Amino acid sequence: MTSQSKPKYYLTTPIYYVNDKPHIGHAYTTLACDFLARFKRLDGFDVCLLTGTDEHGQKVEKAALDAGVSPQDFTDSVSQNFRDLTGSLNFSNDDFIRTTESRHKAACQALWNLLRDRGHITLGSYSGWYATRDEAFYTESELVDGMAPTGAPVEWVEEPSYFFNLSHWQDKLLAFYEAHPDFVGPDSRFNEVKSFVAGGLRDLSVSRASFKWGVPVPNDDDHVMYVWLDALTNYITATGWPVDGNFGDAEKYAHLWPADLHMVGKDILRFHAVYWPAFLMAADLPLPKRVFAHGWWTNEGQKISKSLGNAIDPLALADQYGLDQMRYFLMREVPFGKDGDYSTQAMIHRMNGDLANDLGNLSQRVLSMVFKNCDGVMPAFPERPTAEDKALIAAADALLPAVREQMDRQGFHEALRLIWQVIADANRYVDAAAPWALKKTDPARMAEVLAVLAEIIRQVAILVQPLMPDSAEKMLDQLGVVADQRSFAQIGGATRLASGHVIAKPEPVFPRYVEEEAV
Ligand code: ME8
Repeated sequence: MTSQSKPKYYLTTPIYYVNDKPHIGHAYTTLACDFLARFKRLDGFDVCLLTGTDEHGQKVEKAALDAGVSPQDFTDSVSQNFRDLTGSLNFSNDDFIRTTESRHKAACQALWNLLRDRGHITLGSYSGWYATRDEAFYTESELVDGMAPTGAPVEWVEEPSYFFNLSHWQDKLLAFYEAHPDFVGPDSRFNEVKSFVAGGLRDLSVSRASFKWGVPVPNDDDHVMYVWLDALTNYITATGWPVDGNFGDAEKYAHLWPADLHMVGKDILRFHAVYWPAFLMAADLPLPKRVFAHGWWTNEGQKISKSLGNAIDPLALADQYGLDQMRYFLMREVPFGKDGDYSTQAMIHRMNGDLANDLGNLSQRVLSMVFKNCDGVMPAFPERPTAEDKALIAAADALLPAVREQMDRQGFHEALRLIWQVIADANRYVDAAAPWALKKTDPARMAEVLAVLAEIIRQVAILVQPLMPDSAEKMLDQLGVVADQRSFAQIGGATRLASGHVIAKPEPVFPRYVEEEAV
């Protein structure tokens, strides 16, 4: 299939503030998108995965000041740390956007002009509370003990400001939610969004006049755009919008927009499920198809915070336990959409249980027996499979549609659970069939049992490629599955593992983590 004839799938991560170095929260959001993006590519989609950095606003300006460098130098260097994450955590993003790029400033200004020309942005003055840490405005009634509801300190701001007529969009947003029941996931979060909008919307201040580090408001040098209007626009900038501008790309825009999924953390859902659709409605642009809000990680039961200094460094975790092991843990340990806790014990438990014991041992045992007992030649699939063979194969063949359904609703943990159920079935099958004992009594049946198991391992390895690309590659190499036979079109009964080829001496793919356990 050419990329033209494939269905497209455009998904985005939030763009990260460059006031901080990348931590587990950033890695988590991008990993979830990477898992889904790789899954969709193997499932025949033309995928575009966008990530990047959010470089304007008071928070970043202040961080640069604290570091004693210009905002531009500061953002250049911190943005690079986020870009480097792509290589070090094996992310497959197709684009990386920085809000300080010319293509992005042009898109922000085009959107601004469109909103202003349609009468949705007007000049007024703002007086109220602002929390720089959240880059958000709060009313007096929202404050808790003089702080933002998020715990961020607030300051009183009084300045001229442009306003977006958000209140005008209340009913239209509610009607849109009604007509699009899958717009926000999980459902509980969608209900929160609906209640927030039903509770009444105030017009939104969309410019700041008291600092300069932002996209200039067209025709008014005193103002820069509110950082969230700037930031949200990144999703459409990257598609080549506006198509008639200097950076326009009509074909790309028509292909990619609207986005299929904006993945965000629960803290920034409101910006994506309320403000962003309202801006787009006001500009008469199509709305994204879905926004999914994931939960937050704590560290050994404690909230992760700068003051506690307990941020988890994803690179250190990958170094210690292995990259694929970390990727697996983050997607499997916590039901996606819920909050979760990181602990060393849980990490080691997953790594040694699910990976080393369940999947790693299965593959190593089966391939070692093929290597030793079959002269390293992959045996043929049984011509007359037994009831046990059929049941196991049927379970593996049925995986793809079930896993796909979960992936499409961001049930990543559930998708993995389904795969691991088949791995457990295979482990039970190998114990019951005992091919090591058949070696002397019935070598022909031993060969059949190993062929059935090798086929299960092939299907599982193909399915786990999106999450553990390096390990899956090793497994498929060891099985002798050629590179162009590793897509989802090759599983579910469409083909079987070829036989008759010679395999190399297998090496374990998922080592046990021993040292730390002993401690
Ligand atoms: O919010 N657990 O950027 P950001 C899970 N620039 N996720 C976490 C987390 C944790 N402990 N801590 C942070 C911004 N995150 C804006 C986005 S998009 C147009 C603009 C997640 O760098 C958080 O939920 O503060 C959010 O989705 C992401 O990290 C980016 O945070």
